Amino acid sequence: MNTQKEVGVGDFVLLDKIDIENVMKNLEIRFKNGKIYTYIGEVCVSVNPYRTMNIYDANYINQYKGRELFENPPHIFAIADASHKIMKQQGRDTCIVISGESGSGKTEASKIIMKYIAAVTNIGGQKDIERVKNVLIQSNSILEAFGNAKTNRNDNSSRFGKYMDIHFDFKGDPIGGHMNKYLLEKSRVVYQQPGERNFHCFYQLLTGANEDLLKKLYLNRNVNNYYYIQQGQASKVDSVNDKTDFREMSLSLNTLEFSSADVDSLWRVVAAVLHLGNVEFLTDGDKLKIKNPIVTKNIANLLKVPEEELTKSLCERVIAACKDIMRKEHTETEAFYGRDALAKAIYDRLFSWIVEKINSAVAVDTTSKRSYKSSLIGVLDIYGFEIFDNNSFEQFCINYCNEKLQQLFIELVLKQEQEEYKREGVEWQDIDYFNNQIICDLVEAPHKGVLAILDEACLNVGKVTDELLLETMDKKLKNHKHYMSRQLKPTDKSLQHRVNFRVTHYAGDVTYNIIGFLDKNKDSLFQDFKRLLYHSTDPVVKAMWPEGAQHISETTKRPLTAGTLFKNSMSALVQNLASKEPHYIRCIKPNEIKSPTVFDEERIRHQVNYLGLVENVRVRRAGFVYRQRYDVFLKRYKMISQFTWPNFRSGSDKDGTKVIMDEHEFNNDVKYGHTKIFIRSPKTLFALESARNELIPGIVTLIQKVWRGYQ
Ligand code: AOV
Ligand code: MG
Repeated sequence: MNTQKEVGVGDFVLLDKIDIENVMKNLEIRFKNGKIYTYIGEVCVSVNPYRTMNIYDANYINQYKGRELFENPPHIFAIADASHKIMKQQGRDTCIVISGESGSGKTEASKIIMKYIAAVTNIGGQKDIERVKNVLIQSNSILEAFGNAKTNRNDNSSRFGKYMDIHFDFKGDPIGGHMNKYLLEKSRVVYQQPGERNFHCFYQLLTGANEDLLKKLYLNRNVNNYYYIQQGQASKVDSVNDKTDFREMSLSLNTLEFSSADVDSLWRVVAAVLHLGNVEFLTDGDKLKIKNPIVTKNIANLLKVPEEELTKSLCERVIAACKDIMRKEHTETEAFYGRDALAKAIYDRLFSWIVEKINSAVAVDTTSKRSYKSSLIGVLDIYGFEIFDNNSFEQFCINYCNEKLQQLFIELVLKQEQEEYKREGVEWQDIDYFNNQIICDLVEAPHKGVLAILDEACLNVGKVTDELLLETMDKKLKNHKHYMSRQLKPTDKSLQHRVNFRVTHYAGDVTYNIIGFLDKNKDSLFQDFKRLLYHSTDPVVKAMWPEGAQHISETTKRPLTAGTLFKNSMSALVQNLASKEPHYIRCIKPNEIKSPTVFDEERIRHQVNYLGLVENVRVRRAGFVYRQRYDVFLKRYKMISQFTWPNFRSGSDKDGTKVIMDEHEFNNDVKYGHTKIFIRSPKTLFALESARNELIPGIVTLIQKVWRGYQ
């Protein structure tokens, strides 16, 4: 049997001493031994292995299926199983919240969970359930093609947030699902930082499509011919095979019942975006013109709109003022701006359309008997905390989203755990942790948070610039502990500095560039484009632009800003998660170079700190490694006392539990809460298990399993 020194402990609560040094040492030993999962009670810490692990095959699935957490070595399967079990046995909705910074392994974890759930359900092989499982799994390749991209943090970085509900019938088989997506980083459609790519689908199309399709789309295979996808100069990614991904995604589109007309429209829209990036303008005399009208002709064909109308809407806009309708020609700058805004909007609508198609393919049939008494598991996989060389509105939203999830973790794991002890009447010494509510407030507080200040600035159309906005923010927030105004450093006169502000996030300092905040928050598009696309003869394109039906003279209510919409969606998400029985996967990125062997001590220590893992272990342990409801406890251990076997009849479950612990002289190690027993040391748990085990000869020795479970 391996010793603790060699393989570490499978649950951090079993460490002799709980401090950052020991937590780090344990993580390192385990990482180097290829053990990427470690528990903190029921929280699973996962370190990205950056290599293919042989721990997800059918043998492993069988090993974990229907088992208790402590019976097997730590594994994400065990968490998925626990979530499924609670949902099935107690009919309660559960959720699995996966968090961690960009590249730490969240998306992979969510896929492993989905696969596990698919593998352990529908034993009877019923057709309709099989279909739901296929749709759930295959939707990933489509979503990743259109919603993921190579960033400087991760070759397959999620550029949207995803929350997937999987509905189960009372037998625990999946009967459908629903997905919510959060803010797609659409600015990537028109711009990428050096070393980054646009969304995968563009490269997949150019590499994977056959000649026929390319010809129909007026495309060739050379990425460098398309301005929108070559700015990062990183079109080839070692870890990504665009060609096979294209094939897989195309098959998935079939499974998901995208009709051939749908697929046809889809690629025409994608191609139109590529061509839009090549549209250029010139001023001829004082008239603005398209420099390369052949490109706009192709785009018009692809989007099925009249070419003249497309050209017009790219070069001028219609203004309605006091019932007069006028046309105003764009300046060159405005025209390029409009072109990019159009490309972003088209792509964003396309992505929403894809998500809706997926949702309708997996929608629960509420008329079916199966949906009676159904419950669900929600799986959350969002974009992780990220810091780039240049951070904009999108990073601000992404990092705010991570703050909200950290807040939820604090609320549910650190706070409620402590409250449980109090509720149970168990003596308790409070454990300190950093509460990031203060940073959430900095972003979201009404009137004085960044988003509120931003919205206010957006109301003053035309008058406020990004720089003026920053001045207001500096004035209003300069005393906030987590906000750093550029004015705090008057010596630094560099231009860059004048457009920056810094937020001290729970996971690190991020310097944001204010340029573009107003525009991205307003998120408006010239009306002309909306009307143009609404009048497309392609039903898919038309359906994406319902508001284009409006006549120019109709005034519309000001739509909510992107920031406010995002804030509202985050608050709904958190509320939703909090209403379910949560399970947590905390992902850690071992190094910045995607190496399977490098344990970057400093980077990991930083993550362990901000994730609050040591505090989590302390709260979890604070003496108690194990807690259980009296009835469950008694059921498991009643055979080890003559007074409780076969049944305890002389008192409550709590009395019965006490009888057992008395007889085995464990009382010093135990606290009795109102409804649960709390056991301090793992030794007691082992002893209980081994006593039980002695009475069950002939079966695989449980003590060995328990021991293995803690490795
Ligand atoms: P993320 O979802 O947390 O980042 P991913 O799940 O995309 O991170 O993981 C990044 C990369 O790490 C993957 O593409 C794999 O190469 C590798 N990886 C992660 N987990 C595993 C695993 N269990 N086994 C093998 N390789 C793994 V972001 O989406 O950027 O926040 O926005
Ligand atoms: Mg991801």
